[in-house]
Parts: sequence; structure tokens; C-alpha cells
Amino acid sequence: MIEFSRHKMNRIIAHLDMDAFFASVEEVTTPSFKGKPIVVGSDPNDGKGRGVVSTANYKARVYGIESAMPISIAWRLSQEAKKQSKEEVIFLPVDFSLYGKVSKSVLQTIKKYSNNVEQASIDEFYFDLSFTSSFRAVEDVCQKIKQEIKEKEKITCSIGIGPNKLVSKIAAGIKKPDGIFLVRDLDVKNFLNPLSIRELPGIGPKTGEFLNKKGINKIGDLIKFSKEELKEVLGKNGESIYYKARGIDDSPVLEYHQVKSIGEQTTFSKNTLEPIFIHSALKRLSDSVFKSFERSAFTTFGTITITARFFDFETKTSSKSFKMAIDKSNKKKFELEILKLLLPFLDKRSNPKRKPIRLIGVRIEKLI
Ligand code: TTP
Ligand code: MG
Repeated sequence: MIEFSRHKMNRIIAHLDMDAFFASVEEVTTPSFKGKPIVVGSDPNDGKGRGVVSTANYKARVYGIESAMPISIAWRLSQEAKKQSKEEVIFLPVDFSLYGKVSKSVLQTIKKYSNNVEQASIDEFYFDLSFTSSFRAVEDVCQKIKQEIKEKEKITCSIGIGPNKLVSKIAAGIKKPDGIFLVRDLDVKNFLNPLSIRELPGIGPKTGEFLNKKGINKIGDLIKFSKEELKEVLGKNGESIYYKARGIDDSPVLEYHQVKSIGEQTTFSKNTLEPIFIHSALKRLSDSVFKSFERSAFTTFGTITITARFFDFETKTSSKSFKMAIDKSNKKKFELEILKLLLPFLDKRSNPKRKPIRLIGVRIEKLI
């Protein structure tokens, strides 16, 4: 059938994203949670908790709860629902090792169907299906993968298919949950143009708002500008956004770059600028990060980054890169560098208004 034929020269890339991942895994692991609204994240502590929501399942999303929302607001929304005799939300802590196991198992399933699979995050995978002969065959393979994951893990996922990683990732969000969405080469423009510019990776809240103020809301508005014009308004990001807006993306599916960094962060129960308290919290985080590094297959890292979020949510980071990468025998150096990165946040160098800190984080990058 002509309708399903395709140019073999073009790539076919799929993007698979698990639905409400952490919450779905919790639902399967504890049968009594099945069908209930679930939020995975920090301890809500009767509404006084200070962390954020990692994810909410679709039942809890109906209450307006979403990823990255303060857990205290999620708690309030749950209490409001309860008052209206709706089901109360079950709040659960994050259990990375549990989700990691499921993630690994999903990766194995996908690998049965494609010999080039890239894990992009704990619940996202790109895989190459360019070997297929027709769009019908592509959809068949994706249906099989979805079916096998459903049988094995008892949870659903959504798959987007397109001529490159960029388009497939955006497509995966279109029919969520439990959907498949295919964008053919010739349809890329019609697919992208009506979408919000925020759908493009690289356009975050700030750039989004900046462009909205200029009347640029849809991807279709963005493609009216030349490369030079975009570079002028967006700086060095402009060129990549010029291509993304046209659905152009040549980046390869790379099997091995799962972990780019190892990091942890903690929200304090009280905003503080108490040096001993902050340093000991940072010491605990750095011990834990270094332990993960020791257990990992990496031998060195080249960059350390510290994040501090102040009481008003202003967030600053400070990084140091090393010519001589740090290895597993170098914990003392790591600790010293962390201390050096921390100190400016405690005085006027990086904290001129002496704002109390609510969150601190440590991350190591350039892992080899
Ligand atoms: P997502 O795929 O963004 O979200 P999701 O799988 O929960 O829901 P969806 O059906 O919309 O895909 O993220 C995957 C997991 O990563 C998510 O289950 C929890 C975690 N996560 C956080 O911890 N913080 C966040 O801000 C986000 C967005 C996700
Ligand atoms: Mg997901």
C-alpha cells in the first residue's frame, strides 16, 4: 500500500516514556494502592513539609497535583478533595532502587526489538526503528513493545515516533497515557507549527515568557524568523532553536550515555544561614554522592557543582572543573573543593543580602 510506504533513506526514531512512572510502580508493588490517587515525593508532614512532588498518578493529577509542585500545596489539594468526600491522596517517599529495577527491565524489553537503544532518563528511551519497511510495521513493533511491557511490569507507557529524536520525544507526549503517536517526515511541519514553543527542548520558562512577550507563542510563529534574527534575540541558543522549530535534528541515538552526572540535594526543614548546620548537611550529601560514584563503573569525574536555593527560591550554582580529574582515591580533595564552593554562599561573595538557604545540592559531572 502506497499509504504506508516510506523513504528508506530517512531514519525512524521512537521515544518511549513511562506513564506516571514512580507512582505507577508504587501502584503495582502495593496492590492496596491500585486505583487510588498517589503522590510520590517529599514527606508532606501534615502540610508543613517543604520538599516537592516527584510525580502524581493520573487520579491525583485530577486534583491539580503535578511534578515539581511544593508538597505542601499537594497536601492542601488532597485535603480539599477529602472535604468534598473524594478519595484522599496516598503520599509516598521516593524509592529510586525500586524504580531503577523496573527501568532496567523495560530497557531489556526494548532491546529485543531494536539493536540501538538509548536510555535518556529513568523512564525515557530512544530507539532506532529505521530497519522497518513501512509505517505500518513501525506501529506494529511499537504495539508489541507496549504490550510486552504491560504484561511484564503491569504498567503502561507512551511512544512517539518520528524522523529524529526531537520529533519523537514531542510526539510521545501527545497521546499520553498508554498511547502511540506517529509523525511522518512530510507531516513534521504541520505537527509542530500549532504546538506551544515550550514544547521545544531548550525553551524553558524564562525564554518562553520572553518570546511570548514578543507575540511568539506557537512553533509556527517561531519559523517566521531567520537564523540571524533568532541569534540576535536569543544569543547562542538561537541557532539551535532555529533548527528545532523546523523539526531538524541529526543527533544520533547513543547507546551508552545513560548517566551524565551523580547528584543529590536536600531541603532543610527551616531556612538557615548557620554555617555548621549547612556544612554538616553538605557533608552528608557529599558522602552519599561519593559513595554512589565509588559503586559506579566510572573511574573519574571532572566537575563538581554546588546548588544553593535561598528562602525566596532564587537558586545559584557554583562549579569547579579540574584539569586532573578526581578518582576514587581522592575523597579528601573532593571534600575540600566542596567546602571551597560552599563558603561564598554563606557570606557576601555569593550571598550579598545574607539570605537564608532552604536547599543545598551537590553534583559531580564529566564522569568517565
Ligand atoms: P516524567 O516522565 O516527566 O513524568 P511521569 O512519568 O511521572 O508522568 P508522564 O505520564 O507525564 O510521563 O518523569 C519520570 C519520573 O521522573 C517521574 O515519575 C518522577 C520523576 N520526576 C521527578 O522526580 N521530578 C520532576 O520534576 C519530574 C518531571 C519527574
Ligand atoms: Mg514518564
